[in-house]
Amino acid sequence: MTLLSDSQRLAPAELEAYWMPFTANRQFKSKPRMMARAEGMYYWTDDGRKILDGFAGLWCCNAGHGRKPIVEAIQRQAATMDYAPAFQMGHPLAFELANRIVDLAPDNLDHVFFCNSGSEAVDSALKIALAWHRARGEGGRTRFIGRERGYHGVGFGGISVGGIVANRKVFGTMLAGVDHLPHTHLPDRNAFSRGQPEHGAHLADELERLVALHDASTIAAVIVEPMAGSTGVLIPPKGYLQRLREITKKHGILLIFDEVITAFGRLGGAFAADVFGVVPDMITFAKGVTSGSVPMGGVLVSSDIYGTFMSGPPGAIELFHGYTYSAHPLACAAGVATLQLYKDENLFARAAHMAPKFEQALHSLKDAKHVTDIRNIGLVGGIELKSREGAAGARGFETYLKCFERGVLVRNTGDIIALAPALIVEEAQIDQMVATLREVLAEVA
Ligand code: PXG
Ligand code: PLP
Repeated sequence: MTLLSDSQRLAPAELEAYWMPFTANRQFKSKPRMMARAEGMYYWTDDGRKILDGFAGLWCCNAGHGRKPIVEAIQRQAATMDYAPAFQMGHPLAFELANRIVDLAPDNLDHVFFCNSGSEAVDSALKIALAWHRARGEGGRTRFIGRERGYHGVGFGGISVGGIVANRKVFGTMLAGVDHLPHTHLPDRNAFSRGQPEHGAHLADELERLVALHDASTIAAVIVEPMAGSTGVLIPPKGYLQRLREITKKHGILLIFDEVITAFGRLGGAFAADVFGVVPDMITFAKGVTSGSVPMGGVLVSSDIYGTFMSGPPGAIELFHGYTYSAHPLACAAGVATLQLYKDENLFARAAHMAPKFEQALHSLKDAKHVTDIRNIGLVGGIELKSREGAAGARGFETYLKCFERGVLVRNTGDIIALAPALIVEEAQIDQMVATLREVLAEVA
């Protein structure tokens, strides 16, 4: 079999068939950026350039790229059993992985529903919330509360509770009955905070206002990212998540943490729930569970929620929901090997240990050109740039491009540069990321 990619570079016509996601297709295809290989902290492009990965792929390759135990587990599983039916049938690795995730998770979260992405995890969690209330005789609880600037993937559920205008505005009315909390980004008061910012816990009290408006009896769940990643690294103000927990509990509303980015070490603990000391009723996860090697996502639920579903006739299917590829054998093999690797190399503690060095390095950019704010927690950093007059996002994108040209992969969301290196990152590599950013920021108009 010959492949298009056997030739050195793809011809322009060969780039047409693939409609790329969240990408400026025509711009990309006029000047492609093509990755060919990855190992550890690095990518290599198709023209042989070595790129330091400052973003763990897309917030997902937390153990670094091409890690041998994960690769071998996937290879072994592919040769042993490619697929097993997900409905009314099981395979041992699915149970193994669920047990390992539960062992890592906060105490009362002890059941896992598997799917294949963060978007599916969010849809699953929202559906579980509705079905749970209904099973308890509170079927009137159908509303969801999300948050401005939240990202919960791209399913209709996720964009409905999400708060990114561009991801919503052309897609009609979405789910009915969704409302939003205000976002917590207060640059005037919190700029250049290290770790959790001081100001903004009061924004959680807006939930009381929404409860007063809609009445608690109509609200199923509140969903938030404990740390909002996609919209530019918005770190929860001190006390904010605690307030959300108190208010949701008081009103019988489920609290869902969307930990697609924050789970599996990103903040220096297994889950953000541990790092912030706030335990929700459900956690959605994806990305880091397989270190990005095979698609997988899931929802962790409390025993209270699971137990409610398990109370009907024993022969009845308890939840009419699932995916062909729920707990796919390759993903489970990758997941088990990934969690073992995190443990063997103590990578969550390593992230926590590196966090102060990462913080110090990032904040050294305070006096760099265009920089209006720097924020960080664990191994996540956000550098906010002043937008160019009449061209919001252009400066961020040019910074991203120039960093890539100089061999460092970062991510821009509008004019915010995000960094999220794999948990194996070395100090010298952090220094290289920051030095490259400093050079590039000096050059970008
Ligand atoms: N929830 C959260 C909190 C996420 O960050 C999703 C759900 C959706 O996951 P899937 O697997 O369906 O993509 C995400 C994904 C970025 C970026 O650059 C962020 C995500 C994905 C791609 C890019 O910030 N987050
Ligand atoms: N569409 C059709 C026609 C299907 O048959 C199926 C699954 O059997 C799906 C969508 C859902 O696919 P998945 O289970 O991979 O989400």
